[in-house]
Amino acid sequence: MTEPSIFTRILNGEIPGDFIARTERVFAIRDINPQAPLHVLVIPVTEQYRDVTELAAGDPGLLAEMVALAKQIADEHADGEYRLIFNNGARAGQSVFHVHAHVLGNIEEGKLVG
Ligand code: DGP
Repeated sequence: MTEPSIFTRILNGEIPGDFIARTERVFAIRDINPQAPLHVLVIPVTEQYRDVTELAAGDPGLLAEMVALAKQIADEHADGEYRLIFNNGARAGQSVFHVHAHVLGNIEEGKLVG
């Protein structure tokens, strides 16, 4: 049995997290190291998928739920406009291998990251 991911530990209340949304299968927290005025991580409750490629193959409906929650958060906090980023693999910048989407919004013109 591997250790629970940092996101599972936040979900379980072992580590504090700034929760912004929650559905039955997906939750969202503010990123600890924001790269834009709105920077939220949208995360499935299950940690069985390490990246979006595995998730899309294993449970495309869950991926669609993540996108729907990202859109809802952007509607509420960024006038509905947002960037959605999945890092796939350490050399692409992925550090947590529990699939998650970065939702970036309210980005200043000329200050796009990633
Ligand atoms: P990635 O590099 O794509 O695997 O993104 C992981 C993100 O998780 C990174 O932007 C920082 C964020 N993160 C890491 N540890 C914590 C934490 O303890 N709390 C929160 N809110 N975010 C974290």
